[in-house]
Amino acid sequence: MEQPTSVTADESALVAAFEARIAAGESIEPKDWMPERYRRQLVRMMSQHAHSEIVGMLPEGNWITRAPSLRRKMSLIAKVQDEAGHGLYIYCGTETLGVDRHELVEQLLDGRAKYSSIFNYPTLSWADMGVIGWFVDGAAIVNQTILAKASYGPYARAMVRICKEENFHKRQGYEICATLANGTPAQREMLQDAVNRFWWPSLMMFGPSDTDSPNSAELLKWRVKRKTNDELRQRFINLTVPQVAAIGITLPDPDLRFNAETNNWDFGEIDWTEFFQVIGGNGPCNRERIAARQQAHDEGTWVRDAATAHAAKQQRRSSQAA
Ligand code: FAQ
Repeated sequence: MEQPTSVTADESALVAAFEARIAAGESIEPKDWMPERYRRQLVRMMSQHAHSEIVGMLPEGNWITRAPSLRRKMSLIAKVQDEAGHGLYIYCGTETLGVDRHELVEQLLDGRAKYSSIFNYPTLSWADMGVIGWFVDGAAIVNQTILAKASYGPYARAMVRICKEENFHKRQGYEICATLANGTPAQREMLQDAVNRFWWPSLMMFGPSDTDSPNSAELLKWRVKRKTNDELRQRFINLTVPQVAAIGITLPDPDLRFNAETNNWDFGEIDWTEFFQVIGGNGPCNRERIAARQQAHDEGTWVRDAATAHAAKQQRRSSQAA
């Protein structure tokens, strides 16, 4: 029987080799040895990301039937469909870590897994479609462009592809906003209202501040994350402020001002109490979102059953033929 001490020594040699690979910028692939903690952190983060893409279809799906023109409807349908694709793609990536998708979906439905806080806010007007594309996909791009360099190969590669589509989403969102900004006073007002409602929740997408982010240190050490929550949030603000000015609207932050010393836009205090309420399940739409996913899951039971029966039949036939 192996001695516990030699197991520990073996394990630490494996960890050292793993960390050396990461330090050398190598990509970790599914069959490579990895510390259990690295695997679990990835399953947590990637599955929550996949859930966000799927739940994220709901606020925009709400406006497909009310898009103001055929062209707008087509691009909104395409965007929502893309989000479904991203979710499925990231679930596949998560499965390379040895978990089952059904287990992940169960975790979402019974509240054990999180999804992005932003999707717990309601979409009250057509302008929200523009602002979601611009701010929410814009924030996702800032976060995911860096994740495209994550140490886990399947996740990094998924991000490369997803970011390309998010760029289209962001452009369609900004175009809606620019059109409304050049429209009637009522359209400008609708846009300003959407910006006012979505600005702060969009900043919360980057997660708690660095001093309050329990997972960051480990994820940064293993190069899953390459920038901190606050660094990415600041980058998003710096990129977005000039875009806001370009279409002549304002952001709901009286403390926003350019800091020539740091080259950053300083901003006001984020309402972290609201953030923790939302991620704790008490945001404006948390219950509605999970109820919608539960209903979709229940209504999809027959599809999953049919696919399982079909796969079993195929397997039976091929083993009979063999
Ligand atoms: N919402 O220690 P940290 C999209 C949780 S995709 C909810 O800082 P970490 C595309 C966090 O999970 C948007 N929960 O955590 C689209 C942790 O809880 P746990 C999704 C949040 O992992 C557009 C706890 O707080 N993107 O929008 C949030 O180091 C339009 C402590 O936090 C991703 O998922 C939050 N905002 O950093 C789709 C990107 N922030 O698990 C449709 C990948 C934090 O310990 C329409 N993920 N929490 O119970 C990440 O980059 C990271 O996981 C962070 C959080 C930055 C989200």
